[in-house]
Amino acid sequence: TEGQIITCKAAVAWKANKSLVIEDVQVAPPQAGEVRIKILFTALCHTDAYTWSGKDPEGLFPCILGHEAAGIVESVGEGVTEVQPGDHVIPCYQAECRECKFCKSGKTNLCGKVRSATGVGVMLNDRKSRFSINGKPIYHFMGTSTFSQYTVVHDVSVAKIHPQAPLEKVCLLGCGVPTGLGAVWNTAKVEAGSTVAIFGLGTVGLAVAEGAKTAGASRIIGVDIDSKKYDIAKNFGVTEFVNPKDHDKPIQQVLVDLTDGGVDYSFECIGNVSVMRAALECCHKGWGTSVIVGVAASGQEISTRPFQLVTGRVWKGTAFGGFKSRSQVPWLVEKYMNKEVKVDEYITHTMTLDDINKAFDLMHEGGCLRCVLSL
Ligand code: NAD
Ligand code: AHE
Ligand code: ZN
Repeated sequence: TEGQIITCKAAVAWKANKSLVIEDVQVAPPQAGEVRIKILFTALCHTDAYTWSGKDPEGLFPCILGHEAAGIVESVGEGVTEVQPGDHVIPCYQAECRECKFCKSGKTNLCGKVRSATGVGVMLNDRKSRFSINGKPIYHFMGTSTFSQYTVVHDVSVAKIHPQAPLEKVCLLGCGVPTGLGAVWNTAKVEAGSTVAIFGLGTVGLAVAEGAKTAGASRIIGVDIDSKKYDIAKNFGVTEFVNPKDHDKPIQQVLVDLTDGGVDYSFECIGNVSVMRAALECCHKGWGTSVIVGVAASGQEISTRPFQLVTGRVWKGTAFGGFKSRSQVPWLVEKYMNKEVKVDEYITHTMTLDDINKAFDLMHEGGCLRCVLSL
């Protein structure tokens, strides 16, 4: 297949909010600095649903969504040296070129090399898509487009992982689990003995709980409007549960009262700007730090009284948990293989690509953490 167009199945989002359609898609060969990957497993993340809904200012249609996956390199373009056909890989929406201003800063995991192309659904080389249906181009998404049996990504967006890692599990290390763990370990740098509040107990929030537990947090307070989440969350380290619906007081006040003045760290893992405010305001005066993880819709803005920051609270955000993707995803895979990081526990459902619309329905029903699709 090397050097040839591959026709394969992919779930195409033709329009915002309209059911995905399984189509025969043509996938062009990788150009210089590109890698074509046979995707074997992909999970669904809330961010796919967000872009599909039409609320993402960067959302373009028609496109192929998906960004939490694992597969095997099928072929590589000119000049690609770090991976070869047969390598087991995880596509990374946050690239790492190791050469740009961002990568060299030592201050961020964001990379500037391909972002201008991935934000508009094309490849950097010729600013065109490698996907088409009967000559009509279909946009890429987040530089990954994993809802396809084959995808083309930039070489700076490919993490080569241990060949024995179970791809049907470690696909989750492409987004949600590292985001939660890294929000705690890299962005907040939670210390032992800290009090932590987590707003939203989906996969990302539960991974925050897992990260906080391993960091030695003494109290891990889970906040969710779905009380069923508490039983699940206990297994990930949540020690107390608060349902905002059980209280008349604003949730920030409930937490401040519960923690003698506020928490040391809070994490917003929903994408709701009023919850982001509550998450900041439940932090302890003088030092409490709040990390925004959730992605909010186009047009939404955050607000609080500046006095909250003047009096020492800190507002931060995180993308992919601050992990440098190509360098650290392989390390996370090995931590999973050594049983130091959970992955299996987040997978509540498995299906095939044909059932992708059902998988999205499940995600909105709440009983689902991660659904892994086999392609
Ligand atoms: P999810 O839908 O599985 O989880 C969200 C949880 O929040 C659910 O348990 C829901 O019951 C709860 N919730 C909803 N409204 C609430 C409210 N008002 N108060 C309390 N709880 C509430 O989603 P997920 O896949 O875990 O993703 C969470 C968020 O993180 C999404 O916004 C996603 O786009 C974002 N995300 C960001 C990054 C990043 O790099 N920053 C990475 C992955 C995901
Ligand atoms: N296009 C959206 C932004 C979406 C966003 O913030 N994405 C996160 C990853 S979410 C993964 O589930 C991210 O990493 N952002 C940094 C980046 O470079 O995109 C919008 O609202 O414009
Ligand atoms: Zn995601």
